[in-house]
Amino acid sequence: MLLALTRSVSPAMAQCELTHLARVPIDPALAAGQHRSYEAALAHLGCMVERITPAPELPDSVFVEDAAVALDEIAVIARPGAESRRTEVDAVADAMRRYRPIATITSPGTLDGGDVLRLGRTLYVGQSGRTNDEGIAQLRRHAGPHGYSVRALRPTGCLHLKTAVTAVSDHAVLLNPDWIATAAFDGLEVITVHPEEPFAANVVRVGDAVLTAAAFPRTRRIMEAHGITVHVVDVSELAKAEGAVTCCSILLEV
Ligand code: CIR
Repeated sequence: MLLALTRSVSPAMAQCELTHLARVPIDPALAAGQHRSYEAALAHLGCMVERITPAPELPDSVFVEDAAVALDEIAVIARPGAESRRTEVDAVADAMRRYRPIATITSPGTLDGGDVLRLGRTLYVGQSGRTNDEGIAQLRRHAGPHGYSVRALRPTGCLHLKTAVTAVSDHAVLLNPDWIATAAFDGLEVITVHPEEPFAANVVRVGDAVLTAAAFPRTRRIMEAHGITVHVVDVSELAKAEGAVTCCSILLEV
């Protein structure tokens, strides 16, 4: 059974961290409605959705992906690069502990889960503004003994590695070549986002299907032309907080 851990939208979401986007008004109620549709889409795709204890005082807490990396054998609790997000991990660790032994990224390491892309036994990790080399070294020490190889990559012009690239199958990635070098994925099929949809590379893979944001119809058609089954959810209000579809869940087999 695939479990999707989620966390509700904070009423303080408008005070979120922003790096590459200009601040615009955010309606937390609208964001919360979109988030419920996102959870419903995951449930429709076969996930069991479990909500982590809410943190209304933490503006970015809905973006639960950044707080932990779920592997088959362990969960690695992150240490978010943004100071305002550090305490998000406590409740996530409590939830994870029920399903996996816990390992932890500690100071001076920083690591956001949004920088970790898993493909088989390879963990591609973004050297981003949020994840530093010490955080990557700690992840390697935790995951290496379980048979994972860790490959550091440098995305440019976007927040996290998974803003630039995600997996659409065991053998294929969807990426924006302006933000991550295609050569890093040698041996895999590389599908490129539509040039007018730079943020479209972030999709959630659930089994043989992917979940994408409604804002990217052209990239959706590109994926469908590659035989991928695509489900769509409107996350436009969450996107104003620089969040995308992967950010709002942690998926793990239980
Ligand atoms: C932040 O800047 O941390 C949040 N406003 C957005 C985090 C999005 N998370 C993700 O892409 N994994």
